[in-house]
Amino acid sequence: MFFQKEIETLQRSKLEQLQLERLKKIVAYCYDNVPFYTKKFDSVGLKPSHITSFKEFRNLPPTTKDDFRDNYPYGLLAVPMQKIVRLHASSGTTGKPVVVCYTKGDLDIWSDAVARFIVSSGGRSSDIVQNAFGYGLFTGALGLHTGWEKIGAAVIPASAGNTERQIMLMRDLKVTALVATPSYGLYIGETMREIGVKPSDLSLRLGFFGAEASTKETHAQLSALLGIRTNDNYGLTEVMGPGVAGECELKCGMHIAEDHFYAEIVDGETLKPLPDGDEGEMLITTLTKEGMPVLRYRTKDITRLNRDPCACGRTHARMNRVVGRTDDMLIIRGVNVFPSQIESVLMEMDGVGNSYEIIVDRVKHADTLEVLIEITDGSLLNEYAALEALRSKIRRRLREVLQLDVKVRLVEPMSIKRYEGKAKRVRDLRKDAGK
Ligand code: DLL
Repeated sequence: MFFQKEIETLQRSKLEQLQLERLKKIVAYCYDNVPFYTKKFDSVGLKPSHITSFKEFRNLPPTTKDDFRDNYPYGLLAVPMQKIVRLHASSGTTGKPVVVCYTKGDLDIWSDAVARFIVSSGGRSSDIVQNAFGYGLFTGALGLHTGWEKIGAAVIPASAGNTERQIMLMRDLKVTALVATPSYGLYIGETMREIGVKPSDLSLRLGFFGAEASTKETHAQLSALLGIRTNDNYGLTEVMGPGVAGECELKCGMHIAEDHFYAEIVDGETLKPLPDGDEGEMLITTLTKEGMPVLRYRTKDITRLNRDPCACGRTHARMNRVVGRTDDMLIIRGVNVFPSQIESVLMEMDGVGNSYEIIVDRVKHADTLEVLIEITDGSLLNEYAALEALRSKIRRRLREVLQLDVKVRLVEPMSIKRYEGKAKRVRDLRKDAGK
């Protein structure tokens, strides 16, 4: 089923034509209304009239998170403040947050884009939806909220936290769809197990997980714990929030709402464009945003694009699951490691819990990588041989995948911190100590 069938299934050549028309318009709009972009174009001798194809557009230097910070809070606005009806911000761990502003039109497109992936993944007006994203400045909660409302579903703004109460609400209110981060979804599932609530005690059938990287194995785990079919959806504050891309029922990549976003994949270091199918950093340009349009935004997210038609009938390109962020990639003794690679290994192993922590350090000038892993059966801690067998099995598997020796420390069930929002699984002691 489709939310906006005509545009979702538009012939590829027509879709690309529409993108180019919109690109030319947004480029001129930014040039005329945002001094930051006027300067950016002028700095490389480009004028909007030069942009007659996607190729020329690639000569424009990308926009970064720092550009948002340097223009904090309203420097990137393209309309007078009186046209703005909503603001959001991303928390950011250091410095000023990134502030984004939406016009009425922007909100309408935003909820359309979210509604699209909800419907494409099986969400219906008959659903009762528990939204366990933290309500507030975060785009996740209100983004999913308005998308679900748009299709006519009943939304419960539960917000994050108070996990046992979440489960009570799910059961009592006969909730059919859950919205959360994958980490929080796992935590809810574990808590259900702990307090003896089975998936069959609930009416839950769908789970919409986004806002952080997750693996196929994590989704399988979520599916088993909660008795649901899962959806992965992607977005970011600077560009809009959730709704940039989302899986359809076939779960073979996330369809990008290409009538609103133009995506490119570039080499994360040289910023040179990469061909379709190659893995690299994704840049996104908003094609229809009025309030704070963004040109060639460096997402830092590593993925690949696939423009082949999908069996669901949608023609919009699919992005693969995000492998990680360029700034989350660990370099251990010269080897690149993404936390998601470790997560994939752990999530498919028996006897291992859902939470883990990666600790990176430098000892005598050599990098070390240690993974703290929960076991599911606490009694194993008293059985040396069994414990050792599990430990070496995990080490072996991690070495196969990472090509690296990893120290594995098995710890008690439920002893590692759980997260109600985005999880923080890596502790890099090299950075903390300035090593
Ligand atoms: O997390 C927007 C969002 C909310 C998306 C709810 C989906 C659902 P930010 O807080 O600005 O916005 O964080 C954006 O989160 O650059 C990615 O690194 C990561 N991210 C978001 N969704 C996914 C996903 C929201 N499905 C940053 N898979 C992005 C992997 C994701 N990473």
